[in-house]
Amino acid sequence: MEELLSGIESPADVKRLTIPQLTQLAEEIRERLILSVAKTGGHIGPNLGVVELTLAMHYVFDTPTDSFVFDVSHQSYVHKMLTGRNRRLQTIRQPGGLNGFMLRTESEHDSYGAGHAGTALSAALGMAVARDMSGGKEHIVALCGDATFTNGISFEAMNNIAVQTKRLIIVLNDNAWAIDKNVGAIAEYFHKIVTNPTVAMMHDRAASMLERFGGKAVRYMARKAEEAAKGLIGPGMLFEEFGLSYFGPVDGHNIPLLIETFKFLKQQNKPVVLHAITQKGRGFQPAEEKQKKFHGLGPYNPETGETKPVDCKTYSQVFAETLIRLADGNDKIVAITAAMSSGTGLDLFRPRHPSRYFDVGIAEEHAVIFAAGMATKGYKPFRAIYSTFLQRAFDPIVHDVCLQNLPVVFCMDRGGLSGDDGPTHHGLFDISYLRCLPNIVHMVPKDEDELADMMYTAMLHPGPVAIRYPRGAGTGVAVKAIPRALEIGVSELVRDGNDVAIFSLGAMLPEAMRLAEMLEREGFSTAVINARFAKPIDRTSVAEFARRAGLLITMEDHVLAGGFGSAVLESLNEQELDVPVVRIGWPDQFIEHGKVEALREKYGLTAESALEKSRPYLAALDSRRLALR
Ligand SMILES: Cc1ncc(C[n+]2csc(CCOP(=O)(O)OP(=O)(O)O)c2C)c(N)n1
Repeated sequence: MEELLSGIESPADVKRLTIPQLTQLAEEIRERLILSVAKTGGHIGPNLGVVELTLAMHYVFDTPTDSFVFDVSHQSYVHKMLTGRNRRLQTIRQPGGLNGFMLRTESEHDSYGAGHAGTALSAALGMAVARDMSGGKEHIVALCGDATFTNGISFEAMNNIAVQTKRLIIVLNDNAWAIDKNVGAIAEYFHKIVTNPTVAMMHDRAASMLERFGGKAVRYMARKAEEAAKGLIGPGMLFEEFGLSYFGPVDGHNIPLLIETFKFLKQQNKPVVLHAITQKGRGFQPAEEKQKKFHGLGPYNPETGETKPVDCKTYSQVFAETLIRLADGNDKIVAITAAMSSGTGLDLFRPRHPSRYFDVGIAEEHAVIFAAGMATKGYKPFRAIYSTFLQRAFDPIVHDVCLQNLPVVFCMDRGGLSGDDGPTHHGLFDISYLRCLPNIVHMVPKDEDELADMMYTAMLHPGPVAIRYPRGAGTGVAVKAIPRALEIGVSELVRDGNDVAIFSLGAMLPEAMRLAEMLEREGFSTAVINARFAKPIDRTSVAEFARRAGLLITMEDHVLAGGFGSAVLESLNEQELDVPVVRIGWPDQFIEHGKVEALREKYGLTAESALEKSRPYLAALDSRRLALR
């Protein structure tokens, strides 16, 4: 059999294939995905689940004239392969290579970029309305996972779709999983539809009728399915109540059925939802068996699915183990996640304290307000979340938590550059957007042991607290048996010195120490301060070193705009102190994906670069010292 995939340069090449060839192509795509992602890491499970769906979409629709909007867009690898990027698949998430999500700047076929969940329906509706206003004829297709519907925004969009457009196609790619098992009433609702015996029976009949009667059968079955679904769920039929016509469920791996169904849906003069049942990880046994692990991961063995063990504990693990210990001794502690149980480490907490563990679905705003509600009743919610996803809950943090001064603890994993996931996932803004809020305390540990101390401190603190820590492995230090409370707003002097003072925040400390040694070698007595607090910052220490040293250097894994260095500048200004400050952090631009070390080098977050930036001030310091002699 002739190999097909290498001949696919654009969707036009897909349209030329016969059904048996499309089936063959699906298998070739799977094989290539499994082998390629084994080397790069990435979202293998979700992509293996949408191979046939994506093929059928490209067979029936015409991107870039038609627009595909993928929710999260972590499942867009197959789309990338079919739109001229197959040869570059092995560069995905690699420096200078393809992004792991859809990116408008990467291809004209990527009509909408994403990385955060729940945006597809609103964006697709925006496109549909704009198309209607300008008299366009193109199709807008939104591909959503079942977990898309745990997002509040998806329902905000649904509330508007039917009143604003007559032409929008929504594909519900239902595999019953978010990263972990999908949760809540919506997940149960989908499950009820899928497991209903009438629907299952129709499902089987659809396939066999399709073989006999072709496209007509689809129309017949679609109508029947619609009626059955209406009868089955009753007048409350979710999508219909929102004015969307529901079709399905259909087998999301049956290419001819999907093609015929899309051809039919394309002609509808009403917004439609196609419910497609898919299997996450399909065709790769380890991923079929362990959906959670193979949602997204680093490199793995393509034969066995095995991954390399991490050398030392991750910050997420230390967070979870500490929370378990704290909760063992404090029955008011509860843990809340928004669909990120394994990512944050809370899957370790869950079996130990099941009644105090809450996964609320991809519902960041709800999670924060829910935590605020619990805090009013004397509970101590620890809200585990990635820094980047907390952005979505900004108003609840302001209005519900900080304004009411409620003791909610935000434990922000992936605080700092996240690396190969890229700009949608870098956690580079939380200091800026939290530091401006009254009442909140913002801490950043230098290592895992200090993370435990900060969590203990947060437990005791009567107001809102945020703690950020980096992605991945910690420094390897032992976490002491009993954590200790830190004094709020007090830094730690790691090494003393008189000429230069480096204020280091969090995991920048090793780099700060390296810089100090470089400065010492050049004859500058250098102090290093582990700042610990981004808010309130240690004013006393800032003042002391402003008086003593001739140069302050701040180092943070965060944007410079409004970050820790800015807080130091503000403090100097408030205390009417005048000393040069060199600030090291990320510039005012979105940082691309890549390896953390390489990006730090490129953007000057290294000791070498800090030394270069300090040169003019060091020269002045030298002449000042000469003058004093
Ligand atoms: C706002 C936000 N919160 C959390 C995440 C992390 N996340 C990425 S994919 C995903 C689950 C998506 O599930 P689903 O939409 O059903 O797609 P599937 O992976 O099952 O195909 C989650 C929670 C995110 N991307 N955005």
